[in-house]
Amino acid sequence: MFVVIEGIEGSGKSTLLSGLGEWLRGRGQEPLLTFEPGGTPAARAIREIFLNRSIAIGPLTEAFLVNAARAEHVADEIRPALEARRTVVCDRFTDSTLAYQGYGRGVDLGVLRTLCETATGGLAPDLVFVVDVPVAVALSRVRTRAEAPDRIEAEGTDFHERVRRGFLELARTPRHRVLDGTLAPEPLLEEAIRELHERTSARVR
Ligand code: Z5A
Repeated sequence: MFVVIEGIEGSGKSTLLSGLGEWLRGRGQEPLLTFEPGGTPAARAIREIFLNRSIAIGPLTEAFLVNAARAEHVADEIRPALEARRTVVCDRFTDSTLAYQGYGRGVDLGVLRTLCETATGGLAPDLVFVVDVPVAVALSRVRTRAEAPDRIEAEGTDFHERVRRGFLELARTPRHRVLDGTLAPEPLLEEAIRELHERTSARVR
């Protein structure tokens, strides 16, 4: 099963990812826990350029970079894990491109869908959790970090509001499940586990 966690930065995706990983391991599984942009050495190198604010790039280049990283990640990590029947849980995937480069930066959604489709070879998640939190809450969680803001973190509130709206619009499909990211980590994890459990049981019925 291929599970993706989406949401604006600071929504609690990474925290939920590790909670789900622990739960899956507790059930005797060996999940692949991964993230985008990243997951392979080449994808991590592309991530460095993508997030580095001192290298000026335009929105379309952002879209090409995240999809170049994704092509490597899917081919070398995600597909082999799924073929080995491992559960894959990924922090961000194609909806992030549509939300950030599309709703956030204004790149045409049709162009982005084609790029994503090409990079993934048509691989789509079975379940997408969208951890939804108000932008002010999310930013207050992450803006205490010591590191200088990266290319995306440096954007203003309006940008992050557009991205949040994008995620919620994209979430109107049966494949998506919106979670209330203002919940504390434990109840949020329980909600996600309940949903995952239901979907897994439905698949084996
Ligand atoms: N990007 C893109 O533009 N296009 C794409 O196609 C893709 C990505 C794939 C990668 O950033 C950037 O790439 C991202 C979008 C862009 N930039 N932004 N914005 P990243 O990988 O460096 O980081 P991130 O994905 O944005 O996530 P994050 O900042 O690490 O946040 P998070 O994973 O959602 O949250 P967290 O680390 O789990 O928690 C943040 C803090 O909140 C931490 O102190 C926690 O202890 C706390 N927390 C977590 N959960 C809770 C709850 N439930 N309640 C209260 N506090 C909580």
